Amino acid sequence: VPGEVARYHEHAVGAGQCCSTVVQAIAAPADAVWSVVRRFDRPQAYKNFIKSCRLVNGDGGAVGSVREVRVVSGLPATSSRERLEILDDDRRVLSFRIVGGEHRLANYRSVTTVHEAAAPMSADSPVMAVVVESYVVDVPPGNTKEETRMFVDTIVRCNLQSLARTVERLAPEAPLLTSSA
Ligand code: A8S
Repeated sequence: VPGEVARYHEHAVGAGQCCSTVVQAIAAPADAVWSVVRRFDRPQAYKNFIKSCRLVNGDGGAVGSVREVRVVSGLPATSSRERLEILDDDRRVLSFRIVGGEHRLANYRSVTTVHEAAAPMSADSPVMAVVVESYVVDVPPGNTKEETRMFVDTIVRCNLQSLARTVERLAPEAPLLTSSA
């Protein structure tokens, strides 16, 4: 991960907050992955806990856009209001902040970056992308940092695994080079 992009994942973490990072490899070109991640107006395209999403400010393509998502039942939450903080198509960086809703994740902020992986190891290996998602959030009253990190890591990991399945289905990638053997 280039240094200038790595800096997006450096969060100021206050007392009573916790942070973490989840990394996911995806067998698809970075542009294909980014085309799904960048749609701030359509998180339900890969986030399975999200039942619906509507924009309440902006068009989803510019910083300051706000979406309201409703989540599936069985979670300690019903809805979340989220503001787009960064959308950088050149560096493939998206960041949002939670600004309201009915849930326990106060002051949540995440940064997602999509990277082209190193050159294929062999003629038959697929083109790979790597997604890095980091976050910072307040530890809810009555919970520990470890519990909070476990809860949020689980959601983020599910989202990124689902992103991998979604993109690999949308853009089934042929091997980069044709094997001559
Ligand atoms: C994301 C990341 C997270 C979403 C969490 C962590 C959430 O949508 C869910 C359950 C909650 O308790 C909080 O990128 C909240 O969406 C699935 C409603 C915010």
